[in-house]
Amino acid sequence: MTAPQPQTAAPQPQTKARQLREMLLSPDLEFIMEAHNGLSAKIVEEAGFKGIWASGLSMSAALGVRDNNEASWTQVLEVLEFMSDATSIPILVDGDTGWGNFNNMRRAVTKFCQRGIAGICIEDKLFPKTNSFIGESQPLADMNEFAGKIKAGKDSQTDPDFNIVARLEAFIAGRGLNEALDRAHAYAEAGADAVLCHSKLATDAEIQAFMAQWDGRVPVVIVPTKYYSVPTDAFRKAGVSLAIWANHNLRASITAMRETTARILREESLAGVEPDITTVSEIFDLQGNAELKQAEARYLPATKTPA
Ligand code: SPV
Ligand code: MG
Repeated sequence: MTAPQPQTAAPQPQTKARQLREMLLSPDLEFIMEAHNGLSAKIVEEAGFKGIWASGLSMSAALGVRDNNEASWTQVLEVLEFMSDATSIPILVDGDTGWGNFNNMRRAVTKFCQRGIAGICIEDKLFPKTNSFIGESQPLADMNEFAGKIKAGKDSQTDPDFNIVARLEAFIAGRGLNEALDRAHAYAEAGADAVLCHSKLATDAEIQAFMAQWDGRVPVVIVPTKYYSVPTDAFRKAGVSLAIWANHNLRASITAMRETTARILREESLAGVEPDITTVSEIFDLQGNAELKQAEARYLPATKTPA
């Protein structure tokens, strides 16, 4: 009889949630890029990004509806499932206001964990939400109610590394630095893994003011859509953990689709656009057709058997 061998635990592959957590906690400034469906998610991964921002604005626009919770949370979940299946990098979901109260939030978190989503970002506004770049003085959620929503989310996650990012809309609502800091402290206390400090200024003045006062108890995420001309090094120097390039695949695709569609309409021919667009065989590559060919060789009989 051979003696029992000592059991050494095989190293576990990192979950996507763990990967996102490490990006948030890393001392370097990290970046995630917007995607809004399975294809754009694949393109983000193919380019070399370490993570994906599932943008509410982009997903809703791609579905042909407004960024006002017109798409239900389960319709968003369907999109996310395609994105998650198509990629191996973490996805941080734009969870708007959590689709209701603490109870809706905990159900969403449980489902997202089941589908391999790495984290959710929720913003302290009211359901149904309005995009932060529309209008002025948007009403904010009650701070304690929102903290309870974060706590409920953390208590219901089934992946221990799932990430809840609390998005501060104080600057967006015109409520200033002290309100942003008070809320950031309350949300970190409630268990948020990071705070997202949002601003719609064309400069990074609000972000820098926040970073100068923030005690660093959880990492800070930013979305530089409106202050795009600020050099990225300024965010690095300020100690920001994660920058989200939030809607640029959607915007690029709208430009490309409009140009191509108008040209085909105008020219009544495909000849002009052909050299400028992706080939059909590149689409097959993106769809992973090579793998299907290998699988066919493995699983289909070599000679066709009559039915
Ligand atoms: C989104 O991408 O949907 C966001 C970011 O919420 S922003 O549009 O900048 O508010
Ligand atoms: Mg959004």
